[in-house]
Amino acid sequence: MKIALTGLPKSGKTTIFNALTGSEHSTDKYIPADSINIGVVQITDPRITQLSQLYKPKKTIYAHIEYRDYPGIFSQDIENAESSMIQDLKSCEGFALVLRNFVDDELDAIVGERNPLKDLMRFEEEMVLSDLIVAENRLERIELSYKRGVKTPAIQNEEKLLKLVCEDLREGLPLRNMELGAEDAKSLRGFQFFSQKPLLLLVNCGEDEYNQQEELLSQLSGRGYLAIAIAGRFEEELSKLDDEEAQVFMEDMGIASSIRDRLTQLSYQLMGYISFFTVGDDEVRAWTITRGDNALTAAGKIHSDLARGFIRAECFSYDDIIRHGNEKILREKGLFRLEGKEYVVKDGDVISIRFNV
Ligand SMILES: Nc1nc2c(ncn2[C@@H]2O[C@H](COP(=O)(O)OP(=O)(O)OP(=O)(O)O)[C@@H](O)[C@H]2O)c(=O)[nH]1
Ligand SMILES: [Mg+2]
Repeated sequence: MKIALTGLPKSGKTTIFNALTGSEHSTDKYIPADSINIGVVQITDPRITQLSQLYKPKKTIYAHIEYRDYPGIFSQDIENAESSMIQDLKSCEGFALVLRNFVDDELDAIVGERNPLKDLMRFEEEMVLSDLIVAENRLERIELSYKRGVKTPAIQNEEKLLKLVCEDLREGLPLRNMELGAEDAKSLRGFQFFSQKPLLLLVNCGEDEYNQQEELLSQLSGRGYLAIAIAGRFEEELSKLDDEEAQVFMEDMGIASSIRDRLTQLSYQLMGYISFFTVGDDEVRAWTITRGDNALTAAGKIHSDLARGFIRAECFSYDDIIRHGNEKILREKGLFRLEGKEYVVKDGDVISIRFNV
């Protein structure tokens, strides 16, 4: 999973990135960032740790999230929609938008006073506008191909869909809120529209104001956003301490879990992802799929051969194997299931695919 840390210049993206990844990239007040920082965070799902203790495999493979920290957007230098930075940003599956809500007199002079709601609106407007340009360009090209006599049902469907898209965008509505059937959603995916990306808001606040963000957060969730407060600079400092030391400061602040764990959980929620597991002597491993995906899709995640030659999925739940300790007991108790292609995989399923190619 690739999540972009994006936002206006100096909102604290790199500070949060450093906290998340334990890196030390420059967070200079005066020098605008001009390159992307990339960090991979392993998701130490305790369920994988437990399964690994049970199966004692040669390899234990956790899932991971790749965070990409971008330079501030809407600064003139990267406004060009064709820029490689923008293309790179579009390749991310979800956006974590950092909204500055900390006080800093020097930054006020450079980027203006903090105003998270205004920054959010600005972001949404720019994303919607950029999408509208893409959609209108495509419609113009469709018009041209009609003139050249190319008018297939597929293009006509695309035209119909893009016209609906443009209607929403002209009203300033982000596409992520548009109700789309599975087919339509799929045909729009190729455009990588900005405003269709799942959006998570990270309100970056000062340490002293960390516990005063409820009103803003409830305003944001009232508007349908998934939003949390992060004391960015404080978290960056925490990431330099060992776990025990960090724990003391976290308790002081009323922070329940590490920034990594919080963002991992939110990223899964944002993307609608769940985990299933494969186990054995060789390898215990976590896999990520979308909630609602079936056993065939899960098989394809592991290897395309498994999907092609799918016979059935042998399946039991993480909770059951931990409770009973071995697969033999699960079989005896009828907790070891055989499922077909259409079985909807649940979070925490342990799956083995029977296949034949
Ligand atoms: N007080 C306070 N300062 C912060 C916080 N987060 C970031 N800063 C400061 O804000 C400045 C900019 O932080 P960065 O993390 O570099 O911001 P950025 O969004 O990555 O900046 P660009 O990539 O250049 O757009 C630095 O001086 C940080 O120390 C915070 O939570 N509280
Ligand atoms: Mg930065």
